[in-house]
Amino acid sequence: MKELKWVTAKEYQDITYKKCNGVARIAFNRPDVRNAFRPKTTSELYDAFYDAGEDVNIGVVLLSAEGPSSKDGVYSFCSGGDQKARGHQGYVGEDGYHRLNILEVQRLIRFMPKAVIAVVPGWAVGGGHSLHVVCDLTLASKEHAIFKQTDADVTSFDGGYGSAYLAKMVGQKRAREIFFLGRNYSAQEAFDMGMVNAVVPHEKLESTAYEWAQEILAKSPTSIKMLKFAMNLTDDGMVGQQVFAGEATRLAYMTEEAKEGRNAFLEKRKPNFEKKWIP
Ligand code: S0N
Repeated sequence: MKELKWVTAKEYQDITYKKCNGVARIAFNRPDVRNAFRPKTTSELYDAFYDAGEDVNIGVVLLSAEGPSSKDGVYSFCSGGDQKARGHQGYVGEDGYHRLNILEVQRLIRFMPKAVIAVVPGWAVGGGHSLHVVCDLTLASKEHAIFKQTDADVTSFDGGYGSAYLAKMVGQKRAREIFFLGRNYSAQEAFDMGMVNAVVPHEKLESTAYEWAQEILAKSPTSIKMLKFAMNLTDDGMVGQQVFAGEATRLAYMTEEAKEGRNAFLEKRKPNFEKKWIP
C-alpha cells in the first residue's frame, strides 16, 4: 500500500480539500454546527468536486468530514442545510440570493466518472443523509455514525435522490419509515438496510476509506466509469442514457471506423468503412 500523505489541494473556508496517491478527500469543516452546509459550503463543494472530476490523476473521491466539534466532542458527517442561513425562499448566500445549489453538488457526484465514497464519522442528517445516499459507496463509523432524516421536521425536503433513490436502495417501506418517522439509525442498522457498505471501527474509518480507494484504483478506469454509468442509467432516465451514451461515443472515437469517418470528411471523399458488420 502506498504511503498516505495528504497534500492540501486548495484552501477553503467551509471544507478541506486534499489529495494523495490518486485519491481526493473533500471534507466538511464546520464541526461546531454538525457540518451543516450553507450556500458558501455548497459552492466550495462544487468547486472541489469539479476539480477532482477533471483531474486525470484522481480516480476516487472521498467525501468525509473534519471533527469532532470543539464544543462537545460530537462527530458529524453533515447535518444538511444550515437552518440559520435559511430565509423564507430557501438558503441565502452571502450575496443575499437564495440558492438550491446542493442539488448541483449531488449531480456532480452522481455523474462524475469516478467512484465517490461517503466516509461517515458521525451524524448524517437531512441533506447530509441525502449526500451519503448519492455517493457510490458508504463507510460508517461503528461507534459514532448515526443516520437520520429530519427533512419532514423542518420542511426542507429532498424529493430526488435523497428519498426516491434511497427507496431503491433500502426498499419502499424502509425509505418511507426513514422519512416519515425521522428516527436515528446506527451504522449497523444502516448496513442491515443496505445503505452502508461497511461498519468500521472509528479509529480505522479514514484508513479503511483510503484502502478501499486504492483497491478501486487498481481496477480498469474505463470499467469503473462504464459500470457506474450503467448502474445509474435506469434510474436517471434520458439524462442517464445521455451520460452513458457519451462514454460509448468516446469509445467509438477510438476505432478505425471513426478515424476513417473523420479523415473522409477532411479529405472530401466518401468514407470506406470496409463493410464489416461485426455482430
Ligand atoms: C444533527 C442533529 C440530529 C444533532 O443533534 P445534537 O447532537 O443534539 O446537536 P445539536 O445541539 O442539535 O446541534 C449542535 C449545534 O449545531 C447546530 N446545528 C446542527 N444542525 C444544524 C443545521 N442543520 N443548521 C444549523 N445549525 C445546526 C445547532 O444549532 C447547535 O448549535 P448551537 O450549539 O449554537 O445551539 C441536530 O443538530 C439536528 O437535527 N440538526 C438539524 C438537521 C436538519 O433538520 N437539517 C436540515 C434538513 N434539510 C435539509 O438538509 C435540506 C437540504 C437541502 O438543502 C435541499 C435538499 C433538496 C432539495 C433542495 C434543497 C435545498 O437546497 O433547499
